Amino acid sequence: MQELGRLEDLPQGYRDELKERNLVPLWPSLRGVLPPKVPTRQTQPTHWPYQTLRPLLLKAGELTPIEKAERRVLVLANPGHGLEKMQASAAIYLGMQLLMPGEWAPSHRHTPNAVRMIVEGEGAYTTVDGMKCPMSRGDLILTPTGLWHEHGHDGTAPVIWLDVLDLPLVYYMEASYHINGDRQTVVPGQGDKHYARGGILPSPVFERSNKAYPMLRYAWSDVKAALLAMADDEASVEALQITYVNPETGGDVENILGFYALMLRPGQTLRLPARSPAQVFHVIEGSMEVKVLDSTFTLAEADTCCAPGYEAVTLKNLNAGKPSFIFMADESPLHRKLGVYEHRG
Ligand code: GTQ
Repeated sequence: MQELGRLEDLPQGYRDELKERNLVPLWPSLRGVLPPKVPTRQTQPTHWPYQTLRPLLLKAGELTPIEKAERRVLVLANPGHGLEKMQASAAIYLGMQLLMPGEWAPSHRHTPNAVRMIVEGEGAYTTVDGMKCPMSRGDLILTPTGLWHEHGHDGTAPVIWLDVLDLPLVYYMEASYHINGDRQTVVPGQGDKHYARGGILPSPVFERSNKAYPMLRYAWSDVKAALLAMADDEASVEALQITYVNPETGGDVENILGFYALMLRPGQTLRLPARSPAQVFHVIEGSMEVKVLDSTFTLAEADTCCAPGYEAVTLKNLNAGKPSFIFMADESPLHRKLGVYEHRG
């Protein structure tokens, strides 16, 4: 490839004059911003074991009262981006949030979209847009852009969940902000049960919902049952995977990030082809090995890892006797909408 001119090749006086006028020559940086064939990725394969994260999060519960935190979260930060950037990938933010019994994380709404994957504990709930969503292990709860949300806890033991937000992208767009609000009034009659069966939709007075986000809670018991039924029915299917979709449109549940659940049969190895979006894996039940680039991670239950885009990822269920269940998040909706989505074999 043709060597391009360097900044140092230019006379100092010329460089100084450019700088003074807020001008920059492109050619010394052209290969940096448009590298050949594969993008430069800051996202490094990174593994966050729950076993080491959990005691540190519980310690945060002792050190910082909820009033001083609003959201008591340890961010799963990718060292490739720099920890201070608080991002797992270019568009994905991950946080592990702790709520202690009786605590209250007050109502707010913000421009980034969020989801929560419940990791541990019973008795907590999130109220989203007036709908009270109980939190149980493996449940997925949406808090899409602009919707009011607050977290409460009527149980007796700590509750921990994984937050997945598109905050890095929305922040980069200079579009990230929040508004605080009053405690919401719970509006009954809009529970997740209305949409809990595939293929049928509620149509009160013959009109279907025109809400942008009709379903806000996806119970793990329903998702697991769907995966087990697929496994039972389709012995030949390699990837037992579901996508969390908006039941009214069939499209992704949120605009920027996509969410999926995967079942690995006992001992199964599954190769995911290289695709442009970065991905996140979180073990709901079981354990698995994740191979990407030069990294091999052994994920135990409740562990989380991320993989950069444009790389194949190989998943292996480490248990030969039991299935493993995995929650995944990726940047596919964003890449597809922007027209940059691709897969490579
Ligand atoms: O629970 O509303 O991890 O606003 C980061 C920002 C959680 C939340 C996060 C948030 C929240």
